[in-house]
Amino acid sequence: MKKRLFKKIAAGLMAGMMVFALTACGGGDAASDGGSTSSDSGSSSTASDSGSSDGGNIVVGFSQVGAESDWRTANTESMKSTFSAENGYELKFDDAQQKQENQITAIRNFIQQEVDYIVLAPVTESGWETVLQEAKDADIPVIIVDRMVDVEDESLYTAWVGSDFELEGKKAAAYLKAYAEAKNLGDLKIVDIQGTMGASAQIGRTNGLEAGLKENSNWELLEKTTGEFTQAKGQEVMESFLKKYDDMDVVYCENDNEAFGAIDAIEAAGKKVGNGEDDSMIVFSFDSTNAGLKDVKDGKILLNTECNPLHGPRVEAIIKQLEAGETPEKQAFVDEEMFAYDDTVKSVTVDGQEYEVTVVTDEVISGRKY
Ligand code: GYE
Repeated sequence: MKKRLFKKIAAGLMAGMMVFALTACGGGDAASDGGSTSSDSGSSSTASDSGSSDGGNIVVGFSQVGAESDWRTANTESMKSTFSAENGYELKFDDAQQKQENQITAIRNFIQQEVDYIVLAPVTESGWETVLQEAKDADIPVIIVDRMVDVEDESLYTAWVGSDFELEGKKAAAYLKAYAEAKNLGDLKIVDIQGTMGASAQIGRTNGLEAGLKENSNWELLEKTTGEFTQAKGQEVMESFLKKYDDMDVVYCENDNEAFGAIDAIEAAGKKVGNGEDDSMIVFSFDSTNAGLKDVKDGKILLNTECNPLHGPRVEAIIKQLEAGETPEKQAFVDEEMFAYDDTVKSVTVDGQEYEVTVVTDEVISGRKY
């Protein structure tokens, strides 16, 4: 913050000096057309604050988890389109390929480059203290997005925006209970294809299911294993489950891409996915991407609990508050929906709050851009 202000003042002074120099050189109208030339790709420096070099642009270093899922692609796209040069930003983007060590290196590079803000989508929750302390010492605000960091000293980051992953899991478990009761499905044997171990999205979604298991004595968890949030791993894990168990009723996938892989494995094994009737296996998913919603409409995924990836504008709102000297909310949760194949369950109640379930139609699918 302090540094950014200093940079702004320095940039203003520089621009002022240039205008003065141009005017002094006798180019009589240099000062008067100062504003209008600023869009000319910064070739002539002007007093205007928009455009050239880093005089006006806010420099944002974004350490992204990777490109493991459709959700992630949509998230990257949202960040890139928000933090564009047109919008007054210079975005330094780093894809960590799902490795925390790469994220730590990226953050150190951002510190060295003296970016104005660091945005971190952390792969896992733990292990961030040292590098976040380095950013703090360098006076660079860190905004955490999507998954959370688990740090004792909350002053190590400025703000966080993302989803309530445990609530997502609890909503899914509440739906399963209501659906199974309505359809008289009896005892349920469940497998959980977990996300990246230690990621908030995995921890919360697994916890939501575990809470459901505690409440429902007729549910049994056969096994839980990570599918790393990818389609390939989801398929591989499901293939191994299919070899071990021939009595699975519910496959709880912790994101859409794992569900796509699991469905492929189930169908390749000559089994059916569906609504639990006629020996079909029920698939649950999270994210509600366009492809995920299509699978709901086609009856392959019974319930898809939404997780919203469009965080670009949300992070920008935080940066704008900081630029204006305001204090953003420390933690902000995004509102999310539930999408189902049919209207057997119209709503669920979690911790005293009711959540409606939306039946997926073509209109719902066409409204989902990612
Ligand atoms: O559900 C999954 C992605 O952290 C919310 O990460 C995100 C999760 C999302 O790979 O698809």
